[in-house]
Amino acid sequence: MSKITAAKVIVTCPGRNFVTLKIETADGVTGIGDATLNGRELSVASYLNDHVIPCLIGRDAHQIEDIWQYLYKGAYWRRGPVTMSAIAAVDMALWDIKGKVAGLPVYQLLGGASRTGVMVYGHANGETIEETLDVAQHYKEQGYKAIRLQSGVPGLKATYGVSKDKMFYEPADSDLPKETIWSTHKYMRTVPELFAQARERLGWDVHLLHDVHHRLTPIEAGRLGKDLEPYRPFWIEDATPAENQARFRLIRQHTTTPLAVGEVFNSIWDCKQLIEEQLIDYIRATVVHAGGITHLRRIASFADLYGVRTGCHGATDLSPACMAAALHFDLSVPNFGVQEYMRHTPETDAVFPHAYTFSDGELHPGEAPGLGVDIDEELAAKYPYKPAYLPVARLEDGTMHDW
Ligand code: GCO
Ligand code: MG
Repeated sequence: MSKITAAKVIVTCPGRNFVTLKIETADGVTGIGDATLNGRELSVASYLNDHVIPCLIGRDAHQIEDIWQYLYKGAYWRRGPVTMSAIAAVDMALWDIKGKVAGLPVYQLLGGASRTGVMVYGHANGETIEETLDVAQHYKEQGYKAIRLQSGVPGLKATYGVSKDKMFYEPADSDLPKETIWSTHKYMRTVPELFAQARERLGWDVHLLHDVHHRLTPIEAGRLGKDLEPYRPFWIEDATPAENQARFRLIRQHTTTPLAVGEVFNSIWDCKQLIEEQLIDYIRATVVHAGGITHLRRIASFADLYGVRTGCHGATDLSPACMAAALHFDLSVPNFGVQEYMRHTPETDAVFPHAYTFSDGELHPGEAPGLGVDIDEELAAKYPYKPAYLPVARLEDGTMHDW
């Protein structure tokens, strides 16, 4: 028995907002978990403070599965990003504690390493194709084996995935949602050209990825996938919104380009049909938004039955605590595909000292007991919360569209 005696929520903004849960046991062992939900940070903080922490005190920190079930089933109101991010934070913190008590890195508790390192993909973006490929070249020189390509669309003022700061892309850049304009027609011609030029310039030894960010209808996505086939993309991501999972049937009928989806999913139920019908190739659910390591393992085991591999979301709005948890999961899971890796700023890295390291296009979680990540609370206190929202998208005639 390792009794939970205290838990607190730390909100900090070292360049962007992060919500962290810190749990402490009677033996003085502490564990941390990420609870960041971009643009809705304080809702998760409140859910944790008001509804979860009071239920945790006195429980045995070692009963990770039972606590997960208690928080999930016990709320009566199941699922949803706020609830599942809060449960995820508890779950991560408890795995961290278990690892520290055992004196082992979490990946060892999950069955040990299934590979030597975790292949990651970096983000190359630019206003023009040339600029994007300059950045991609830079990633290649740094050893990246997989690179995501996003380029500006001629005729559109701003495009998803294209930022001023090339190494630290941050879409939540406004205290109220910024309005952007979208045109599928203009976009559809740009991406095949981007990939054609990318293969000429970068060659065939590097994996190339692209994020559609929920903008297309299924038949448009089928067309894009088909147009990209000659350039063998590793995947196209979030080709169409996925509330209706059957939408992916139509895309599948028209293209062999691999499909990835799921960064906004928060439970196994969001991807059940997509996986069962083998409508996707990669599931992008992530530790923080899909109920923690415990639930993500369940999703991955289910996906493995159908040949679907993992490709966890790893944008900057997932804190280093989530990145560490993802890496322990990635290193151990049999059906690993790839891990997204957007570097955090030096300010964020200083608030969250961590054991994970990058070399040769791969990340490794390190050998520190637990998750191998901490929060410097004194430093965190110097960066108070700042409201920040993701943009919204409208069509050229003003119609609201998916961002
Ligand atoms: C990705 C994502 C991000 C999201 C962001 C939202 O593939 O990395 O699409 O860029 O937009 O994480 O909070
Ligand atoms: Mg994405």
